[in-house]
Amino acid sequence: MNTNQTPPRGHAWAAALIGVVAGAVALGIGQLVAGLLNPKASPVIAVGDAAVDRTPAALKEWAIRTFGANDKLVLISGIVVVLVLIAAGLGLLARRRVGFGTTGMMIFGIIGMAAAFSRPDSGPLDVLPSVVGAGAGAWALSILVRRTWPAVEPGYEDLRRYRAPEPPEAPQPPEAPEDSEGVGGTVEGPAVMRPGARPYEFDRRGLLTGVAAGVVVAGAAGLAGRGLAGRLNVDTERAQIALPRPATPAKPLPAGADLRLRDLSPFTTPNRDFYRVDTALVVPQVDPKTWTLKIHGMVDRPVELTYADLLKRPLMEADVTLTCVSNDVGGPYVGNARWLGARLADVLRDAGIRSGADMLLSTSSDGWTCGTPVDVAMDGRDALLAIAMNGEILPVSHGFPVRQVIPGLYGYVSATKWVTDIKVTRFDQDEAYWTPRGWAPKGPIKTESRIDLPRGGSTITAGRTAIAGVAWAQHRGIDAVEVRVDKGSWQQARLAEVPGPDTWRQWVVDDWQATPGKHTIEVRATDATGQTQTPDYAPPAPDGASGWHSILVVVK
Ligand SMILES: Nc1nc2c(c(=O)[nH]1)N[C@H]1C(S)=C(S)[C@@H](COP(=O)(O)O)O[C@H]1N2
Ligand SMILES: [Mo]
Repeated sequence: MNTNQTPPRGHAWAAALIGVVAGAVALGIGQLVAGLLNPKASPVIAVGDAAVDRTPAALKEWAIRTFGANDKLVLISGIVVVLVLIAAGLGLLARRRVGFGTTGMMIFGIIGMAAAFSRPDSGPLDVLPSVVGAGAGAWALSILVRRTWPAVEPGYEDLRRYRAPEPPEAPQPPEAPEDSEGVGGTVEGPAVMRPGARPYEFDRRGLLTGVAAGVVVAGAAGLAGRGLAGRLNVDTERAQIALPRPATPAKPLPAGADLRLRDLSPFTTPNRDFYRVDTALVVPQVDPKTWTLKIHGMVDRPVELTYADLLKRPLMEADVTLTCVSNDVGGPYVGNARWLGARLADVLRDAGIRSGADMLLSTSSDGWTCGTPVDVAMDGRDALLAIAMNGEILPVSHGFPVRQVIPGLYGYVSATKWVTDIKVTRFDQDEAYWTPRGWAPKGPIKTESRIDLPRGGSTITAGRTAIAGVAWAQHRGIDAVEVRVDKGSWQQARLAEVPGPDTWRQWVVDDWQATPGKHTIEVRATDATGQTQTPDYAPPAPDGASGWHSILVVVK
Protein backbone atom coordinates (compact mmCIF):
# COMPACT_ATOMS: atom_id res chain seq x y z
CA MET A 1 0.00 0.00 0.00
CA ASN A 2 1.22 3.40 -0.78
CA THR A 3 0.53 5.61 2.17
CA ASN A 4 2.40 8.56 0.85
CA GLN A 5 0.71 11.60 2.33
CA THR A 6 2.96 14.14 0.79
CA PRO A 7 0.87 16.70 -1.00
CA PRO A 8 1.75 17.52 -4.51
CA ARG A 9 4.49 20.08 -4.69
CA GLY A 10 4.43 23.28 -6.61
CA HIS A 11 7.33 24.90 -8.30
CA ALA A 12 10.27 25.84 -6.15
CA TRP A 13 10.28 29.45 -7.37
CA ALA A 14 6.61 29.82 -6.49
CA ALA A 15 7.27 28.42 -3.03
CA ALA A 16 10.16 30.80 -2.46
CA LEU A 17 8.03 33.71 -3.68
CA ILE A 18 5.14 32.95 -1.35
CA GLY A 19 7.61 32.50 1.48
CA VAL A 20 8.89 36.02 0.91
CA VAL A 21 5.34 37.38 0.66
CA ALA A 22 4.32 35.61 3.88
CA GLY A 23 7.46 37.00 5.53
CA ALA A 24 6.47 40.47 4.37
CA VAL A 25 3.00 39.97 5.83
CA ALA A 26 4.59 38.93 9.12
CA LEU A 27 6.80 42.03 9.22
CA GLY A 28 4.02 44.36 8.02
CA ILE A 29 1.58 43.13 10.66
CA GLY A 30 4.38 43.19 13.23
CA GLN A 31 5.04 46.81 12.31
CA LEU A 32 1.35 47.62 12.61
CA VAL A 33 1.08 46.13 16.08
CA ALA A 34 4.34 47.86 17.05
CA GLY A 35 2.91 51.13 15.78
CA LEU A 36 -0.05 50.68 18.10
CA LEU A 37 2.02 49.68 21.11
CA ASN A 38 5.68 50.64 20.88
CA PRO A 39 7.61 51.40 17.68
CA LYS A 40 10.78 49.91 19.12
CA ALA A 41 9.09 46.54 19.46
CA SER A 42 8.78 46.18 15.69
CA PRO A 43 10.42 42.83 14.86
CA VAL A 44 13.14 44.26 12.61
CA ILE A 45 14.02 47.01 15.07
CA ALA A 46 13.95 44.62 18.01
CA VAL A 47 16.28 42.19 16.26
CA GLY A 48 18.48 45.09 15.12
CA ASP A 49 18.65 46.50 18.65
CA ALA A 50 19.54 43.10 20.01
CA ALA A 51 22.25 42.79 17.34
CA VAL A 52 23.62 46.23 18.24
CA ASP A 53 23.75 45.29 21.91
CA ARG A 54 25.69 42.16 21.08
CA THR A 55 28.23 43.97 18.94
CA PRO A 56 31.76 43.76 20.34
CA ALA A 57 34.15 46.69 20.14
CA ALA A 58 36.03 45.45 17.09
CA LEU A 59 32.88 44.97 15.04
CA LYS A 60 31.41 48.30 16.06
CA GLU A 61 34.66 49.97 15.14
CA TRP A 62 34.72 48.23 11.78
CA ALA A 63 31.08 49.13 11.08
CA ILE A 64 31.64 52.77 11.95
CA ARG A 65 34.83 52.89 9.90
CA THR A 66 33.26 51.16 6.92
CA PHE A 67 29.76 52.58 6.87
CA GLY A 68 30.20 55.76 8.86
CA ALA A 69 26.97 57.52 9.66
CA ASN A 70 25.13 54.94 7.52
CA ASP A 71 25.92 52.12 9.93
CA LYS A 72 22.32 51.90 11.11
CA LEU A 73 20.93 51.84 7.59
CA VAL A 74 23.39 49.11 6.64
CA LEU A 75 22.43 47.06 9.68
CA ILE A 76 18.71 47.33 8.96
CA SER A 77 19.26 46.54 5.27
CA GLY A 78 21.38 43.53 6.25
CA ILE A 79 18.66 42.26 8.54
CA VAL A 80 16.06 42.70 5.82
CA VAL A 81 18.19 40.79 3.28
CA VAL A 82 18.70 37.94 5.75
CA LEU A 83 14.97 37.90 6.52
CA VAL A 84 14.08 37.74 2.82
CA LEU A 85 16.40 34.76 2.37
CA ILE A 86 14.99 33.04 5.45
CA ALA A 87 11.43 33.70 4.31
CA ALA A 88 12.18 32.21 0.90
CA GLY A 89 13.59 29.18 2.74
CA LEU A 90 10.40 28.92 4.80
CA GLY A 91 8.43 28.92 1.55
CA LEU A 92 10.53 26.02 0.30
CA LEU A 93 9.99 24.19 3.60
CA ALA A 94 6.27 24.75 3.33
CA ARG A 95 6.47 23.20 -0.11
CA ARG A 96 7.69 19.97 1.51
CA ARG A 97 5.16 20.15 4.30
CA VAL A 98 3.02 23.09 5.24
CA GLY A 99 3.70 22.55 8.91
CA PHE A 100 7.45 22.89 8.41
CA GLY A 101 6.99 26.34 6.97
CA THR A 102 4.52 27.59 9.56
CA THR A 103 6.60 26.14 12.39
CA GLY A 104 9.66 27.90 10.98
CA MET A 105 7.70 31.14 10.87
CA MET A 106 6.69 30.76 14.51
CA ILE A 107 10.30 30.06 15.47
CA PHE A 108 11.25 33.41 13.94
CA GLY A 109 8.40 34.96 15.85
CA ILE A 110 9.93 33.60 19.03
CA ILE A 111 13.34 35.03 18.09
CA GLY A 112 11.74 38.43 17.47
CA MET A 113 9.89 38.09 20.75
CA ALA A 114 13.05 37.26 22.66
CA ALA A 115 14.84 40.18 21.01
CA ALA A 116 12.05 42.59 21.92
CA PHE A 117 11.91 41.27 25.46
CA SER A 118 15.66 41.50 25.98
CA ARG A 119 15.65 45.30 25.58
CA PRO A 120 16.43 47.04 28.84
CA ASP A 121 13.41 49.30 28.37
CA SER A 122 10.97 46.63 27.20
CA GLY A 123 7.60 45.81 28.67
CA PRO A 124 5.61 42.57 28.43
CA LEU A 125 3.46 43.94 25.59
CA ASP A 126 6.57 44.30 23.43
CA VAL A 127 6.43 40.62 22.54
CA LEU A 128 3.09 41.13 20.76
CA PRO A 129 4.33 42.56 17.44
CA SER A 130 6.51 39.50 16.85
CA VAL A 131 3.89 37.02 17.99
CA VAL A 132 1.00 38.51 16.04
CA GLY A 133 3.25 39.14 13.03
CA ALA A 134 4.53 35.56 12.99
CA GLY A 135 0.98 34.26 13.37
CA ALA A 136 -0.20 36.34 10.43
CA GLY A 137 2.82 35.22 8.42
CA ALA A 138 2.21 31.56 9.17
CA TRP A 139 -1.41 31.92 8.21
CA ALA A 140 -0.54 33.68 4.95
CA LEU A 141 2.04 30.99 4.21
CA SER A 142 -0.42 28.17 4.74
CA ILE A 143 -2.96 29.81 2.45
CA LEU A 144 -0.54 30.81 -0.25
CA VAL A 145 1.30 27.52 -0.39
CA ARG A 146 -1.85 25.80 -1.57
CA ARG A 147 -1.97 28.11 -4.50
CA THR A 148 1.34 26.76 -5.70
CA TRP A 149 0.04 23.24 -5.86
CA PRO A 150 -0.97 21.60 -9.10
CA ALA A 151 -4.57 22.08 -10.01
CA VAL A 152 -6.67 18.96 -9.39
CA GLU A 153 -10.14 17.81 -10.04
CA PRO A 154 -12.88 18.52 -7.56
CA GLY A 155 -12.73 15.93 -4.87
CA TYR A 156 -8.96 16.08 -4.71
CA GLU A 157 -8.84 19.61 -3.55
CA ASP A 158 -8.14 18.85 0.02
CA LEU A 159 -4.58 18.22 -0.72
CA ARG A 160 -3.64 17.47 2.82
CA ARG A 161 -5.46 14.22 2.27
CA TYR A 162 -4.02 13.69 -1.14
CA ARG A 163 -2.84 10.22 -1.86
CA ALA A 164 -0.98 9.23 -4.91
CA PRO A 165 -3.02 6.87 -7.06
CA GLU A 166 -2.46 3.22 -6.41
CA PRO A 167 0.24 1.28 -8.14
CA PRO A 168 0.85 -0.83 -10.37
CA GLU A 169 3.10 1.94 -11.51
CA ALA A 170 3.33 3.97 -8.36
CA PRO A 171 3.79 7.43 -9.70
CA GLN A 172 5.91 10.04 -8.11
CA PRO A 173 4.05 12.58 -6.09
CA PRO A 174 3.63 15.23 -8.66
CA GLU A 175 6.66 17.34 -8.20
CA ALA A 176 7.48 20.32 -10.25
CA PRO A 177 10.54 19.75 -12.33
CA GLU A 178 13.14 21.97 -10.71
CA ASP A 179 14.50 23.06 -14.03
CA SER A 180 11.24 23.94 -15.69
CA GLU A 181 10.32 27.53 -16.21
CA GLY A 182 6.96 28.19 -14.70
CA VAL A 183 3.98 26.17 -15.80
CA GLY A 184 3.73 23.47 -18.36
CA GLY A 185 6.23 20.94 -17.02
CA THR A 186 6.32 17.74 -18.97
CA VAL A 187 6.97 15.07 -16.39
CA GLU A 188 4.21 12.50 -16.18
CA GLY A 189 2.05 12.19 -13.15
CA PRO A 190 -1.26 11.10 -11.77
CA ALA A 191 -4.23 11.78 -13.93
CA VAL A 192 -6.05 13.90 -11.42
CA MET A 193 -5.65 17.23 -13.13
CA ARG A 194 -8.54 19.55 -13.55
CA PRO A 195 -10.09 18.81 -16.91
CA GLY A 196 -8.36 20.89 -19.50
CA ALA A 197 -5.43 21.74 -17.28
CA ARG A 198 -2.03 20.89 -18.58
CA PRO A 199 -0.13 18.39 -16.46
CA TYR A 200 1.38 20.04 -13.37
CA GLU A 201 -0.08 23.31 -14.24
CA PHE A 202 -1.24 25.22 -11.25
CA ASP A 203 -3.60 28.08 -10.97
CA ARG A 204 -1.19 30.81 -11.89
CA ARG A 205 -3.82 33.48 -11.56
CA GLY A 206 -4.80 32.19 -8.13
CA LEU A 207 -1.19 32.35 -7.07
CA LEU A 208 -0.67 35.83 -8.41
CA THR A 209 -3.82 37.26 -6.81
CA GLY A 210 -2.76 35.65 -3.54
CA VAL A 211 0.70 37.15 -3.84
CA ALA A 212 -0.71 40.55 -4.75
CA ALA A 213 -3.11 40.43 -1.81
CA GLY A 214 -0.24 39.50 0.50
CA VAL A 215 1.91 42.35 -0.78
CA VAL A 216 -0.96 44.83 -0.34
CA VAL A 217 -1.68 43.63 3.20
CA ALA A 218 2.02 43.76 4.11
CA GLY A 219 2.52 47.22 2.61
CA ALA A 220 -0.65 48.71 4.05
CA ALA A 221 -0.01 47.28 7.50
CA GLY A 222 3.61 48.40 7.42
CA LEU A 223 2.73 51.93 6.36
CA ALA A 224 -0.09 52.17 8.88
CA GLY A 225 2.35 50.99 11.55
CA ARG A 226 4.84 53.67 10.61
CA GLY A 227 2.13 56.29 10.56
CA LEU A 228 0.97 55.25 14.01
CA ALA A 229 4.54 55.30 15.29
CA GLY A 230 4.83 58.85 13.98
CA ARG A 231 2.13 60.05 16.36
CA LEU A 232 4.53 59.39 19.19
CA ASN A 233 7.18 61.77 17.95
CA VAL A 234 7.97 64.77 20.06
CA ASP A 235 8.70 67.31 17.32
CA THR A 236 5.62 69.33 18.28
CA GLU A 237 6.47 69.33 22.00
CA ARG A 238 9.99 70.42 21.12
CA ALA A 239 8.79 73.21 18.83
CA GLN A 240 6.63 74.61 21.63
CA ILE A 241 9.49 75.20 24.02
CA ALA A 242 10.88 78.71 24.06
CA LEU A 243 14.65 78.87 24.33
CA PRO A 244 15.39 79.89 27.93
CA ARG A 245 17.77 82.73 28.66
CA PRO A 246 21.11 81.83 30.20
CA ALA A 247 21.86 83.24 33.64
CA THR A 248 25.51 83.03 32.60
CA PRO A 249 25.87 83.60 28.85
CA ALA A 250 29.05 82.51 27.14
CA LYS A 251 31.44 85.28 26.28
CA PRO A 252 31.24 86.14 22.58
CA LEU A 253 33.64 83.99 20.59
CA PRO A 254 37.02 85.63 20.10
CA ALA A 255 37.13 87.32 16.72
CA GLY A 256 39.83 85.00 15.44
CA ALA A 257 38.24 81.70 16.49
CA ASP A 258 37.18 80.87 12.98
CA LEU A 259 39.76 81.29 10.22
CA ARG A 260 36.92 80.92 7.73
CA LEU A 261 38.87 78.92 5.21
CA ARG A 262 36.97 77.03 2.57
CA ASP A 263 36.91 73.28 3.42
CA LEU A 264 38.16 73.91 6.96
CA SER A 265 35.68 72.68 9.61
CA PRO A 266 33.90 75.77 10.93
CA PHE A 267 34.65 76.51 14.58
CA THR A 268 31.00 75.88 15.50
CA THR A 269 29.53 72.81 13.88
CA PRO A 270 25.96 73.49 12.72
CA ASN A 271 23.46 71.13 14.33
CA ARG A 272 22.51 69.58 11.01
CA ASP A 273 26.17 68.67 10.35
CA PHE A 274 26.95 67.48 13.88
CA TYR A 275 27.98 63.84 13.94
CA ARG A 276 25.59 61.43 15.56
CA VAL A 277 26.66 58.26 17.35
CA ASP A 278 24.36 56.14 19.49
CA THR A 279 22.93 52.66 19.75
CA ALA A 280 19.34 53.73 19.07
CA LEU A 281 17.81 52.40 15.85
CA VAL A 282 14.69 54.41 16.56
CA VAL A 283 15.48 57.86 17.97
CA PRO A 284 13.99 57.91 21.48
CA GLN A 285 10.98 60.22 21.70
CA VAL A 286 10.93 61.59 25.21
CA ASP A 287 8.14 63.96 26.16
CA PRO A 288 9.51 66.83 28.29
CA LYS A 289 6.18 66.99 30.14
CA THR A 290 6.74 63.55 31.61
CA TRP A 291 10.57 63.53 31.61
CA THR A 292 12.25 63.29 34.98
CA LEU A 293 15.82 62.83 36.09
CA LYS A 294 16.37 60.70 39.16
CA ILE A 295 19.59 61.06 41.10
CA HIS A 296 20.06 58.28 43.59
CA GLY A 297 22.49 55.70 44.91
CA MET A 298 25.30 56.90 47.17
CA VAL A 299 23.65 60.23 47.94
CA ASP A 300 22.27 61.86 51.09
CA ARG A 301 19.02 63.01 49.48
CA PRO A 302 17.77 61.32 46.32
CA VAL A 303 16.52 63.95 43.86
CA GLU A 304 13.95 63.78 41.09
CA LEU A 305 13.90 66.71 38.70
CA THR A 306 11.26 67.60 36.15
CA TYR A 307 11.98 69.53 32.97
CA ALA A 308 10.36 72.59 34.55
CA ASP A 309 12.61 72.19 37.61
CA LEU A 310 15.63 72.08 35.37
CA LEU A 311 14.63 75.19 33.42
CA LYS A 312 14.19 77.08 36.70
CA ARG A 313 17.82 76.51 37.63
CA PRO A 314 20.40 79.11 36.60
CA LEU A 315 21.41 78.04 33.11
CA MET A 316 24.84 78.61 31.63
CA GLU A 317 26.34 78.44 28.18
CA ALA A 318 29.58 76.71 27.27
CA ASP A 319 31.45 75.96 24.06
CA VAL A 320 32.43 72.31 24.21
CA THR A 321 33.80 69.96 21.56
CA LEU A 322 32.43 66.41 21.68
CA THR A 323 34.55 63.55 20.42
CA CYS A 324 33.63 59.93 19.88
CA VAL A 325 36.04 57.29 21.09
CA SER A 326 35.36 55.48 17.80
CA ASN A 327 36.85 58.36 15.85
CA ASP A 328 39.89 57.06 14.04
CA VAL A 329 42.89 59.30 13.35
CA GLY A 330 41.68 61.85 10.79
CA GLY A 331 38.06 60.80 11.31
CA PRO A 332 34.83 62.82 11.35
CA TYR A 333 33.30 61.98 14.77
CA VAL A 334 34.14 65.23 16.45
CA GLY A 335 32.09 68.42 16.54
CA ASN A 336 31.90 71.65 18.47
CA ALA A 337 28.77 73.37 19.76
CA ARG A 338 27.59 76.01 22.20
CA TRP A 339 25.56 74.17 24.82
CA LEU A 340 23.05 75.63 27.26
CA GLY A 341 22.26 73.80 30.45
CA ALA A 342 22.26 73.50 34.21
CA ARG A 343 25.47 72.77 36.05
CA LEU A 344 25.63 69.04 36.72
CA ALA A 345 27.80 69.59 39.82
CA ASP A 346 25.16 71.85 41.43
CA VAL A 347 22.45 69.27 40.90
CA LEU A 348 24.69 66.56 42.33
CA ARG A 349 25.56 68.75 45.28
CA ASP A 350 21.84 69.12 46.04
CA ALA A 351 21.66 65.34 46.27
CA GLY A 352 24.84 65.19 48.36
CA ILE A 353 27.39 62.71 47.06
CA ARG A 354 28.57 60.34 49.76
CA SER A 355 32.24 59.70 50.26
CA GLY A 356 33.54 56.59 48.56
CA ALA A 357 31.45 57.14 45.43
CA ASP A 358 33.60 57.52 42.32
CA MET A 359 31.21 56.85 39.43
CA LEU A 360 28.13 58.46 37.96
CA LEU A 361 26.23 55.77 36.13
CA SER A 362 23.85 57.66 33.86
CA THR A 363 21.08 55.91 31.96
CA SER A 364 19.12 57.05 28.92
CA SER A 365 15.42 56.55 28.32
CA ASP A 366 16.31 53.58 26.11
CA GLY A 367 18.47 51.88 28.69
CA TRP A 368 21.95 52.83 27.42
CA THR A 369 24.39 53.48 30.27
CA CYS A 370 27.48 55.58 30.72
CA GLY A 371 30.06 55.73 33.53
CA THR A 372 31.64 59.06 34.43
CA PRO A 373 34.22 59.68 37.15
CA VAL A 374 32.66 61.74 39.95
CA ASP A 375 35.77 63.89 40.35
CA VAL A 376 35.62 64.96 36.69
CA ALA A 377 32.00 66.04 37.00
CA MET A 378 32.70 67.91 40.26
CA ASP A 379 36.06 69.61 39.52
CA GLY A 380 34.55 72.87 38.32
CA ARG A 381 34.65 72.30 34.57
CA ASP A 382 31.55 73.13 32.55
CA ALA A 383 29.80 69.79 32.97
CA LEU A 384 26.18 70.35 31.97
CA LEU A 385 22.75 68.84 31.88
CA ALA A 386 22.23 70.45 28.49
CA ILE A 387 18.88 71.45 27.04
CA ALA A 388 19.98 73.46 24.00
CA MET A 389 22.63 73.32 21.31
CA ASN A 390 23.79 76.24 19.20
CA GLY A 391 20.85 78.43 20.14
CA GLU A 392 18.23 75.77 19.50
CA ILE A 393 16.38 73.45 21.86
CA LEU A 394 18.30 70.14 21.69
CA PRO A 395 17.58 68.29 18.47
CA VAL A 396 15.79 65.02 19.19
CA SER A 397 18.65 62.96 17.74
CA HIS A 398 21.11 64.80 20.00
CA GLY A 399 19.26 63.94 23.18
CA PHE A 400 16.10 66.03 23.58
CA PRO A 401 14.97 66.95 26.15
CA VAL A 402 18.14 66.63 28.25
CA ARG A 403 21.64 65.25 27.73
CA GLN A 404 24.95 65.36 29.55
CA VAL A 405 27.89 67.33 28.17
CA ILE A 406 31.18 66.98 30.03
CA PRO A 407 34.33 68.48 28.53
CA GLY A 408 37.39 66.28 28.30
CA LEU A 409 35.83 62.83 28.12
CA TYR A 410 34.87 60.80 25.08
CA GLY A 411 31.12 60.68 24.45
CA TYR A 412 30.68 57.08 25.58
CA VAL A 413 31.70 57.98 29.15
CA SER A 414 30.16 61.44 29.38
CA ALA A 415 27.57 62.54 26.88
CA THR A 416 24.41 60.56 27.73
CA LYS A 417 21.55 61.68 25.50
CA TRP A 418 17.92 61.34 26.62
CA VAL A 419 19.30 61.02 30.15
CA THR A 420 16.73 60.01 32.77
CA ASP A 421 18.71 58.53 35.64
CA ILE A 422 22.01 59.10 37.42
CA LYS A 423 23.10 56.54 39.96
CA VAL A 424 25.96 57.60 42.17
CA THR A 425 28.04 54.49 42.59
CA ARG A 426 31.51 52.96 42.29
CA PHE A 427 33.49 51.71 39.29
CA ASP A 428 34.12 48.47 41.18
CA GLN A 429 30.39 47.94 41.63
CA ASP A 430 28.84 48.98 38.34
CA GLU A 431 29.65 48.71 34.66
CA ALA A 432 28.44 50.95 31.84
CA TYR A 433 27.16 49.78 28.44
CA TRP A 434 30.42 49.72 26.47
CA THR A 435 32.68 48.29 29.17
CA PRO A 436 31.77 44.61 28.80
CA ARG A 437 31.91 45.15 25.03
CA GLY A 438 35.61 45.83 25.04
CA TRP A 439 35.94 49.57 25.73
CA ALA A 440 37.82 51.07 28.65
CA PRO A 441 35.76 52.03 31.73
CA LYS A 442 37.35 55.50 31.68
CA GLY A 443 37.89 57.57 28.57
CA PRO A 444 39.77 60.88 28.79
CA ILE A 445 40.15 62.37 25.31
CA LYS A 446 43.57 61.93 23.72
CA THR A 447 45.29 64.88 22.07
CA GLU A 448 44.61 64.72 18.34
CA SER A 449 44.87 66.83 15.22
CA ARG A 450 43.36 66.52 11.78
CA ILE A 451 44.21 67.96 8.38
CA ASP A 452 41.05 69.25 6.66
CA LEU A 453 42.69 70.92 3.67
CA PRO A 454 44.02 70.09 1.23
CA ARG A 455 41.86 67.01 1.23
CA GLY A 456 43.72 63.73 1.54
CA GLY A 457 44.01 62.05 -1.84
CA SER A 458 43.14 65.20 -3.79
CA THR A 459 44.99 66.72 -6.71
CA ILE A 460 45.90 70.36 -6.32
CA THR A 461 47.72 72.93 -8.42
CA ALA A 462 51.31 73.89 -7.74
CA GLY A 463 52.09 77.11 -5.92
CA ARG A 464 51.30 78.62 -2.57
CA THR A 465 48.79 76.43 -0.71
CA ALA A 466 47.22 76.59 2.74
CA ILE A 467 47.37 73.51 4.94
CA ALA A 468 44.77 73.73 7.70
CA GLY A 469 42.74 71.71 10.13
CA VAL A 470 41.62 71.32 13.72
CA ALA A 471 43.31 69.99 16.85
CA TRP A 472 41.77 69.07 20.19
CA ALA A 473 42.77 68.11 23.72
CA GLN A 474 39.62 68.99 25.64
CA HIS A 475 40.01 70.52 29.04
CA ARG A 476 43.77 70.71 28.63
CA GLY A 477 43.76 72.89 25.52
CA ILE A 478 46.01 73.02 22.47
CA ASP A 479 49.26 74.96 22.72
CA ALA A 480 50.95 74.15 19.43
CA VAL A 481 50.43 72.45 16.12
CA GLU A 482 53.22 71.46 13.78
CA VAL A 483 53.14 70.30 10.19
CA ARG A 484 55.75 68.64 8.04
CA VAL A 485 55.82 67.78 4.37
CA ASP A 486 57.60 64.70 3.04
CA LYS A 487 59.16 64.04 6.47
CA GLY A 488 60.98 67.39 6.30
CA SER A 489 61.37 69.65 9.29
CA TRP A 490 58.39 70.47 11.48
CA GLN A 491 56.88 73.86 10.88
CA GLN A 492 54.77 75.74 13.44
CA ALA A 493 51.17 76.28 12.36
CA ARG A 494 49.40 79.51 13.19
CA LEU A 495 46.71 78.84 15.80
CA ALA A 496 43.26 80.38 15.78
CA GLU A 497 41.83 81.88 18.99
CA VAL A 498 39.77 79.71 21.35
CA PRO A 499 37.28 80.61 24.07
CA GLY A 500 38.89 78.11 26.46
CA PRO A 501 40.47 74.69 26.79
CA ASP A 502 37.31 72.72 26.05
CA THR A 503 37.02 73.26 22.32
CA TRP A 504 38.99 72.24 19.32
CA ARG A 505 41.35 74.78 17.83
CA GLN A 506 41.75 75.64 14.16
CA TRP A 507 45.29 75.91 12.77
CA VAL A 508 46.82 76.86 9.44
CA VAL A 509 50.13 76.87 7.62
CA ASP A 510 49.63 79.62 5.08
CA ASP A 511 52.60 79.42 2.85
CA TRP A 512 53.39 75.94 1.67
CA GLN A 513 54.96 76.14 -1.78
CA ALA A 514 53.51 73.07 -3.40
CA THR A 515 55.76 71.63 -6.11
CA PRO A 516 54.61 69.11 -8.73
CA GLY A 517 54.67 65.52 -7.57
CA LYS A 518 53.24 63.46 -4.72
CA HIS A 519 53.56 64.81 -1.19
CA THR A 520 52.86 63.47 2.28
CA ILE A 521 51.63 65.96 4.86
CA GLU A 522 51.65 65.12 8.57
CA VAL A 523 50.40 67.00 11.61
CA ARG A 524 50.97 66.73 15.34
CA ALA A 525 49.66 68.79 18.22
CA THR A 526 50.98 69.63 21.66
CA ASP A 527 48.52 70.15 24.49
CA ALA A 528 48.76 72.74 27.24
CA THR A 529 50.42 70.26 29.59
CA GLY A 530 53.33 70.16 27.13
CA GLN A 531 52.59 66.66 25.83
CA THR A 532 53.05 66.20 22.10
CA GLN A 533 50.91 63.67 20.27
CA THR A 534 52.54 60.27 20.07
CA PRO A 535 53.50 59.08 16.58
CA ASP A 536 52.46 55.57 17.61
CA TYR A 537 49.23 54.58 15.99
CA ALA A 538 46.57 53.02 18.18
CA PRO A 539 43.13 52.02 16.87
CA PRO A 540 40.01 53.48 18.53
CA ALA A 541 39.36 50.45 20.79
CA PRO A 542 39.69 50.26 23.73
CA ASP A 543 40.30 53.88 24.77
CA GLY A 544 40.64 56.10 21.69
CA ALA A 545 42.88 56.36 18.64
CA SER A 546 46.33 57.91 18.71
CA GLY A 547 48.92 58.71 16.06
CA TRP A 548 49.59 61.48 13.55
CA HIS A 549 47.13 62.24 10.80
CA SER A 550 48.93 61.90 7.51
CA ILE A 551 47.59 62.63 4.03
CA LEU A 552 48.87 62.23 0.50
CA VAL A 553 48.26 64.88 -2.16
CA VAL A 554 49.18 65.06 -5.81
CA VAL A 555 50.41 68.44 -7.02
CA LYS A 556 50.12 69.22 -10.74
N1 LIG B 1 21.49 57.50 25.08
C1 LIG B 1 22.68 57.46 24.47
N2 LIG B 1 23.53 58.49 24.65
C2 LIG B 1 24.73 58.49 24.04
C3 LIG B 1 25.13 57.40 23.23
C4 LIG B 1 24.21 56.31 23.08
O1 LIG B 1 24.49 55.31 22.40
N3 LIG B 1 23.00 56.39 23.70
N4 LIG B 1 26.35 57.42 22.63
C5 LIG B 1 27.37 58.29 23.20
C6 LIG B 1 28.49 58.47 22.31
S1 LIG B 1 29.45 57.10 22.04
C7 LIG B 1 28.81 59.68 21.77
S2 LIG B 1 30.25 59.88 20.95
C8 LIG B 1 27.93 60.84 21.92
C9 LIG B 1 27.60 61.45 20.58
O2 LIG B 1 26.70 62.50 20.73
P1 LIG B 1 26.02 63.12 19.45
O3 LIG B 1 25.31 62.00 18.74
O4 LIG B 1 25.11 64.19 19.90
O5 LIG B 1 27.15 63.66 18.59
O6 LIG B 1 26.72 60.50 22.54
C10 LIG B 1 26.85 59.65 23.64
N5 LIG B 1 25.55 59.54 24.24
MO1 LIG C 1 31.20 57.73 20.93
